[in-house]
Amino acid sequence: MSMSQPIALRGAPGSPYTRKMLAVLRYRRIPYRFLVGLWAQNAGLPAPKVDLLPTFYFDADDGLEAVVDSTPIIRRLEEDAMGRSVIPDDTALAFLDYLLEDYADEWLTKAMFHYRWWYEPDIELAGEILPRWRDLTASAAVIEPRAQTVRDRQIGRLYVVGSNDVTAPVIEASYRRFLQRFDEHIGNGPFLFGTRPAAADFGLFGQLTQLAAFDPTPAKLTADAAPRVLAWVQTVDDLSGLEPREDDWTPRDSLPATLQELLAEVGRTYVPVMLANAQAIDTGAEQVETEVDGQPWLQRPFPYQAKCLQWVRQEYARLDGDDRECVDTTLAGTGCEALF
Ligand SMILES: N[C@@H](CCC(=O)N[C@@H](CS)C(=O)NCC(=O)O)C(=O)O
Repeated sequence: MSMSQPIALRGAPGSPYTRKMLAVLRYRRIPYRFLVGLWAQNAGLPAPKVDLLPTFYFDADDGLEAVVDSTPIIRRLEEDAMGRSVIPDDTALAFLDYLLEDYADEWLTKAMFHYRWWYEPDIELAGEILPRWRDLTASAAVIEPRAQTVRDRQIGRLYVVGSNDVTAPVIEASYRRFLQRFDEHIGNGPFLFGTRPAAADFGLFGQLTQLAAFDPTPAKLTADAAPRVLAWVQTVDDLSGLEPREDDWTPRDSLPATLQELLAEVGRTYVPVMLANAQAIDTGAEQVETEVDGQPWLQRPFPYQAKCLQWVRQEYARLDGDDRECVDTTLAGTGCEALF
C-alpha cells in the first residue's frame, strides 16, 4: 500500500461522482477523510488543474497531488489498495463494466443534471440546499442570494449535458426505460455482474443518489416505478459489510438476458450521441445533431466526452481472442457494436 491513510478527498453530498467514490471507499474499506464545505476550504490542500468534484489527494514527491476524474482514480486505487477489487477479473466482463461505467458517468448524468435544473420543485430544492453544504449555520436571509446565484449558474450550464427543449423528452424517456431495465437486472443480481459490485455499479449508484433520493421529480418517479432501485441505492451507499468471493462474479457464459437489455438501452441513447459528439468535435461543427430513438437530438459539442469515447475504444482495442469474441457476442444486436 503506497498511499498515506486516511486518503483525503474533497466533494459534496449533491455531487453524484463524489457519492460514487465514497461508496467505493466504503466497500473497499479504504480509510478516508471527506472534506466538504467549510472544512474543505480550510484544509490547505493543493488546487487541482481542473476544479472538479471529487478531488482526491495522493502522495507525491513534493507533498500531496490533487487528482480528479473518478474512472482513472478507481483504477489507481486498485493498484494502491489490496483486496475487495471492483474490477471483474474476467477481462471481457471488465470491458463491459468499463462501458457501463461510462454510460452512467456520461449519459445517466444527463438525466441527473436535466431533472435537477428543469422543473421548478427541483430547482427550488437544489438551489436551497447546495449553498448550505458550504455554510451549515447560515440563515435563510444569507442563503437566498447564494441560492439564486447557484440556480442561475447551473440552469445556464444545462447546455453542457445537452438538456434543452429538443432533448428533454428523449432524456426523460431514456431514464424511465433505464429504470425498468435496471430494476429487472437487479432481480438477477443484485449487481451488474453477479453478487459482488463492480465499478459500473458505483457509477450508476452515484447518479441515482440524486435521481432516486434527492431531486423531487425523478425521486417520485423512481419510487413509484422501481422501488427496488431505491432500496438498492440506499444499500449500495455502504457495502463495507459485504464479504465478496471470487466466484461472486457471473461466469461470462451465463450473463443474463437482462444485462443485454440494459446494453441495448446504452446502444439506443449513449452510443448515437457519443458518436455524433465525437464527429462534431473532429469536424469543428458548432452543433451536435443526430437522432435518438427516431427523435432529433441537438446539443453543443462536449470535448471531454469525445475523450471518453477514445478511452472506451482503447479498452476495446486491448481485447483479444476469446475476450474480444465474448464481448462481440454480448454486444451483438445491442447497438453498442457501432462504437467500434
Ligand atoms: N468525469 C468526472 C466528472 C466530475 C464532475 O463533473 N463533477 C461535478 C460535480 S458532480 C463538477 O465538479 N462540476 C463542475 C462544476 O460544477 O463547476 C468524474 O468522473 O469525476
